Order: sequence, then structure tokens, then C-alpha cells
Amino acid sequence: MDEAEVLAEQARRLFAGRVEFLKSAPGLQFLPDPDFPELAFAGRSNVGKSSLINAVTGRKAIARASVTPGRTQELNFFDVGEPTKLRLVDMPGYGFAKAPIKVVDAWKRLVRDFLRGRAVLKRTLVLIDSRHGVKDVDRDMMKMLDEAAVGYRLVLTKADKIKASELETVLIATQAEARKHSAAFPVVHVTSSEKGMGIAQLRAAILEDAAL
Ligand SMILES: Nc1nc2c(ncn2[C@@H]2O[C@H](COP(=O)(O)OP(=O)(O)O)[C@@H](O)[C@H]2O)c(=O)[nH]1
Ligand SMILES: [Mg+2]
Repeated sequence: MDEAEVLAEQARRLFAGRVEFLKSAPGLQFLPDPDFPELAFAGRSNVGKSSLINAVTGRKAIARASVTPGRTQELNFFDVGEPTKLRLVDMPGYGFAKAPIKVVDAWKRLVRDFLRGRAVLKRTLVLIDSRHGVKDVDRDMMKMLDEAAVGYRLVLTKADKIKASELETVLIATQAEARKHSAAFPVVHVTSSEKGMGIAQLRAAILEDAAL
């Protein structure tokens, strides 16, 4: 086995073991103690954050796929490993239509303060819907991460929903976006939570990032 295969096998084993919902934090005062490396999942409402956490952890519904997008303004923490080795963070979604200014401001404050102050946050995954590509709201998120100096990976979601040729086009465009941002990892992941595509590779990437 080469190094990549060893890492992939370690990642598979880790996520096949204990994964447990820890808590929801609607404000910074509710954050868990920063005892373990954290990996956050960010993206527009409905992009597939919760579904991707479920796919990565191999659980059907550890992260709730929401029926009403944009309603949850909280950070959700999940412990992985026995004893805990790392934590996944499901961040509140952004870009929802018709959100009152007050809600958007509260989101921004919560997310920005979390990103700036969380020393154990090793990397963020910024999810991009394959059908839509990178939007201005995603660029705002990427800028926030650049400014907080939190490294991130761009992850295309719902790859099963478009043709291979379209996927290739959106992948090239997304890679070009990544190159424009100082804190973005150059490799873009392509995933489908529905079909399991790219999930093993993402697990390995998460494990690698947690060890930073
Ligand atoms: N076809 C397909 N649908 C998906 C995929 N991932 C998520 N979805 C669907 O997209 C919707 C939003 O997903 P969810 O995980 O709740 O998004 P979140 O708001 O970002 O947490 C749900 O109806 C999911 O079933 C995928 O990989 N393929
Ligand atoms: Mg969700």
C-alpha cells in the first residue's frame, strides 16, 4: 500500500467507528472547549452540507438535512473517534433568499467571529453546488476565510445531478476560482453524497487536514 492508500484506510476506519452529535451552538458562548482539531463545512443553504456530513460519516441522518433551508443559525458539532480524534462542524448556511437584514447580520457575526477566533479550526470545506458553480455569496465566504487566514477546500456537491461534460466545465471554472484566493487549496473535490462519489477521498483529506 502506498501512502495515500494507508491514509484512505485510516480515514475509512476512523469514520466507521464512533461518530456522535455533540452540541448545537447558537452563539459563541455555547462553543465546546477547543480540545480537538476541527473541520468545518460551509456553503449556501441547501448546497448539501448536512448530506455530505452524513455521507462522510456513513450515517443516514447524524446531520439533519433540513426541510426549511436557511432556518438554522447555529454551529453543530460532531465528535469523531473513540477517544475523540477530531470534530466536524456543520456551519449555518448562507445566501438564502428573502432573509431579513437582521438575520444576515447575525449570521455574519457568528461565522466571522468563529472563523477568526477558533484556533483549533484546521480547515474549512466550502461546498459549491455543481449545477450552479461559484456565486458571489460564495466569493464573500471565501473572502471571509482569506481574511481570517483559515485554509479551505472547495467541494463540488450533487455531481450526480449534471452530465459529465457539464461537470468538467464547472470543475475547471471552480479550480480557476480557487487559484484567485490566497487561503484556498488548489485541488477541488467533486462529490455526490447520493452516489458516494468522491467521499473516500474527502475522508482522507479531512484526516490529513486534522493533523495540520
Ligand atoms: N441528487 C443529490 N441530492 C443531494 C445531494 N446532496 C444533497 N442533496 C439534496 O439537497 C437537499 C439539501 O441538502 P442538505 O444536506 O439539507 O443541504 P444543507 O442545507 O446544505 O445542509 C436535500 O434535498 C438533499 O437530499 C447529492 O449528492 N445528490
Ligand atoms: Mg443542513
